[in-house]
Amino acid sequence: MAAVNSVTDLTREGDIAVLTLDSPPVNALSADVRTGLRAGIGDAMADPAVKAIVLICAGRTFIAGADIAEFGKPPRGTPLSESQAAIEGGNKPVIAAVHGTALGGGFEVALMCHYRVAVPSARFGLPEIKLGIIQGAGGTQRLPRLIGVENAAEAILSGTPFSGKRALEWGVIDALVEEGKLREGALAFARKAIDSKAPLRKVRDLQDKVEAARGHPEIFEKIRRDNARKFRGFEAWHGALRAIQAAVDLPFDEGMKREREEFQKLVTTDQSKAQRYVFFAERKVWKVADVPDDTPTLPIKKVGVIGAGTMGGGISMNFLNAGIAVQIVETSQQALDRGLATIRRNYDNTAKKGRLTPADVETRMGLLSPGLNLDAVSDCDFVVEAVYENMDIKKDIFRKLDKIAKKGAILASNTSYLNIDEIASVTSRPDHVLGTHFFSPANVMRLLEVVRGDKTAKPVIATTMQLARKIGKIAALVGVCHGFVGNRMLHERQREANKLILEGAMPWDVDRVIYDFGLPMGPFAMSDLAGLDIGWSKQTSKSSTIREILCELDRRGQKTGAGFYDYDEARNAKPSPVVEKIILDFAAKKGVNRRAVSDEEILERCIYPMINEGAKILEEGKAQRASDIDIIWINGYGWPVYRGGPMFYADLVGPDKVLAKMKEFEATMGEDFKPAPLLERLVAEKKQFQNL
Ligand code: 3H9
Repeated sequence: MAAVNSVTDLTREGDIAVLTLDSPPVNALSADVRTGLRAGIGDAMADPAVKAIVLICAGRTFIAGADIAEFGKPPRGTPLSESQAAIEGGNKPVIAAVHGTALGGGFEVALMCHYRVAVPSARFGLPEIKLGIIQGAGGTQRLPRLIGVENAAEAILSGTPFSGKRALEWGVIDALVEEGKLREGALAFARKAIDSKAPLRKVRDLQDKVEAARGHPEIFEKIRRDNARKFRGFEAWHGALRAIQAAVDLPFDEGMKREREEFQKLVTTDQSKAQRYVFFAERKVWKVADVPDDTPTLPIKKVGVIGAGTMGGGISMNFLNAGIAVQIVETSQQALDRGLATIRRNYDNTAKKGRLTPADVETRMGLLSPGLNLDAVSDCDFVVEAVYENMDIKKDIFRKLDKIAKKGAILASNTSYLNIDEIASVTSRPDHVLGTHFFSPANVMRLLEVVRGDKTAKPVIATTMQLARKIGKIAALVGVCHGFVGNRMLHERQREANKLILEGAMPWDVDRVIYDFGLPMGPFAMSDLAGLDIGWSKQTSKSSTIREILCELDRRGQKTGAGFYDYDEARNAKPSPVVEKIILDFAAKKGVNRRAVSDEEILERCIYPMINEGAKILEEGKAQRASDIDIIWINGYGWPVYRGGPMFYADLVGPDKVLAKMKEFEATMGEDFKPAPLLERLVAEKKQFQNL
């Protein structure tokens, strides 16, 4: 092999040059890769003995895109545009040979080539939108020319990769070659290209697909309408559509300029910074500082789930979906039947939507064994207790499970608040006990808080994180504290929201501000959805909070047609004059002088105390890193990914501003706003949460 540079090799097979990029882990287009690519193409084009060039990658994948870590830093190395000019301006066919994932800039490099071949398992995609940017190397100009505006817009706006087979159907690639024989297949294709002497095919010159859309702005209007809800609050998709429209309306080079402008604008936005941060945060979250990757894990073949209620059922479905057998246990036949019927109904509904075949449904149901006796979990490797939140009941179950479960089995409690150490203390195996806090609906929500007890063993943590990945969750390791990370912070927001509606705002004001900030719903709409009567009882109710008063009036949320809002039959919420009066009367009774509360105050009062609590959580070591807290809020509570999570948001606002506001609030409203020492320290040291 002749090395072009440290990550690029150029070899020759007869009259065909093979340019190999080898930059683990994913051949991202770092400065070295771009420089090597440019030099390699140049050398091969200049070599008179070479008649065609195959571009191929070593390792697990074709180029997976730009090097995301380079964004926002001063440019280094050779710009990709030089390779583009060298390929498209050259007089020898260049064939991209694709395996793994050709993503973003990687796919764009393949599109610069004259031909593309791939193995069937290869996948193609333009995921830039997920990073808050658009393509920067011609993706928005070339893909519509190959597959038409609608298909290209779908690929670009979804960011979801498509298969090699789909790529062939769409004409994105020219041939599929045998799995495992990419190099041979690409060489054979190159041979044919040489022999045919056909004129070189440049995607930039294709016209018919974009011409078809010219003069039809309604195509874009429809795409905008269809996607408006999905992209509420996001910026990049507008840029993507403008760039695709340029592919239709402008000559290629001008379209490229337009794409570049949109890219440059977006790459510096806070949204893109946030989304790039989240990309790395999603990967870091799996790493546990003192549990190295090579920690032994325990094989999990069968899972026991105690409780077939909403949580137990949803939790079971996760495992069934991943092909893991589940033993579900209830205390009465009726509850068991109800639980199983719900699981089946959920699967049948998915099948009706065409996302599962009837056979898939049967396979999943076939993996589920119902039982009425705890003894049934004796052969399970992992048992999740999912009964309701009551320490005595949980302890009782764990005492029994400890005797029943086989040696080495992991015992997990699905709790949102309770102390895992206390639960573990009633067993003879506290090292094999931990918390798994699933979010409702457990078969849908991606987040899993894995709660590490004082004594939880490292292999138990490693096994649980691995299992979480297997069932498609994103798991964050948290420590034992009331409400763990997510709910502990949520509590701060809820407290302030409740105070704000006494001081002068209405529930719909608070909800509107939180919704406009980007969350799917505000605290009061969320309470109505969950039910206001969680933890409430008629006997003990003393009309001491608005919530209690509402429950006493049987306004228990959406399920009773009324809560903080009034609901019509279709469950559309309307501000309620009844609630308004209740609030005003209650405030008067409490002697509160209501005042005008600004949207800005609502936002700061709801969010800054959460950030402050996040700082305390970090200080206490209950979360490993600020970015884990952000992952929890994005995946468990719908925090808008384009704001990066509460801790990243604090960095954007400036920790000093958050601290100053907390101090101001503390001076007038007291203890609830006492700044966390870590926040003070961060500001004193001019640091940010993300570089703690
Ligand atoms: C773009 O291309 C814009 C252009 O239009 C601009 C013009 C050129 N950069 O995910 P994994 C790291 S935007 C830097 O665990 P998998 C990753 O952090 C880009 N680093 O593996 C991890 O590091 P660590 C468009 C990257 O097998 C390691 O590689 N492209 C990049 O589960 C392994 O990653 C994308 O958005 C990168 N581009 O999945 C593709 N990619 O080990 C993003 C990965 O230290 N990448 N790393 O934690 C992916 O979707 C997945 O990584 C991939 C592999 C499917 C490729």
